[in-house]
Amino acid sequence: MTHETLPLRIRGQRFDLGGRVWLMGVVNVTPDSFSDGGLYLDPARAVDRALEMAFEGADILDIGGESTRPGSQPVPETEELGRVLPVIRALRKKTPAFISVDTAKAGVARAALDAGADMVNDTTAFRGDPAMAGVVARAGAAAVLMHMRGTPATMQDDPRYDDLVGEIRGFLAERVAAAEAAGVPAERLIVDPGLGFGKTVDHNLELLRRQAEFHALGRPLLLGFSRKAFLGAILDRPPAGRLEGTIAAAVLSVERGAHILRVHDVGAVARAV
Ligand code: HH2
Repeated sequence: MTHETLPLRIRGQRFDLGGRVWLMGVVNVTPDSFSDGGLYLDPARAVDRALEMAFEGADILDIGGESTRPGSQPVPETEELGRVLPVIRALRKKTPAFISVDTAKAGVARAALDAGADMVNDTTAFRGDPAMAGVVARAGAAAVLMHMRGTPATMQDDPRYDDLVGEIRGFLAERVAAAEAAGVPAERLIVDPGLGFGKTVDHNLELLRRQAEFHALGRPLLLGFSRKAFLGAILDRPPAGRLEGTIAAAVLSVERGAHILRVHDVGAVARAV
C-alpha cells in the first residue's frame, strides 16, 4: 500500500496531496445526468447546491454541462456554455473552493477558465478536442486526465481488456506525457482510471481493489465511483439509493491512498472518511 504525498499546483499555489483526502463535489447542470439530471439545470439551484457542497467539505466543485452517461449524446457548445458559465461566474464570487469544469470541449474550457475556474476535468484526457491541451497550458490551469474506452455512446458495448490495470495505467502515462509535451507541467495533472467508462462490473471492482497500482504514475489519483451503475448492480438500487456503496468505495479508496474522490453526497462521504 502506498500513501504517497504528491505535489499538485493549482493556479500558482502548491499543495501536497496525500494527507487528508480531497473531495470533489459533482454539480451536473444538465437535464439528463444519470443520478441528478434535471435537479440543477436552473443556475440558481446549481449554485446553491455547489455552495452547500463547499460547506459540507468539498475542496473542489466540478461543474458539468454535458452528461457522459452510457448512451448519452453530445451537447452543442453554445448550449453547454449557457449551462455552466452562469454557475461558474456566480460561484467564483461566492466561494474560495476550487472550481473545475467537466468538459471535453476546448471552447467551453477556455470560457470557464476565463470566468474563474481553476481546473479542467476532461473525460477524454485531451483526446476529444485537439485544442484542449493548449487552452489548459496557456491558462496555467490544472487538469484531470481520465481513461475511457470508446465514447459514451459506445463504451459499454462489451468492453474487454487483456491486462486491465496495465492497459489503463499505460494509457494514463501516455496522456500525462502528451499533456507535458503540449506545455502542461506534470505538477498540474491528476489521473483517473475512469470507473464506469467502458468497464464491466467486474472491471470496476478490480480497479477499486487494485487502485494502489496507479500510484506508480506519480500523480494524484482521482476516483469517480459515486452512485455508479456497478454499485447499483450490487445493491439493486437506483442512483439516489446507492449511498452505502458510495461510502464503502470511498472508505476503501482512502485506505488505499487515493488523493481525490469525486462524489455527489459530499456531506455523507466527508463524515465517513
Ligand atoms: N464520472 C462522470 C462524469 N465525469 N469525471 C471524472 N474525472 N471521473 C469520473 O469518474 C466521472 C467524471 C459521470 O458521473 P456524473 O457526472 O454524475 O454523471 P453524468 O455523466 O451522467 O452527468
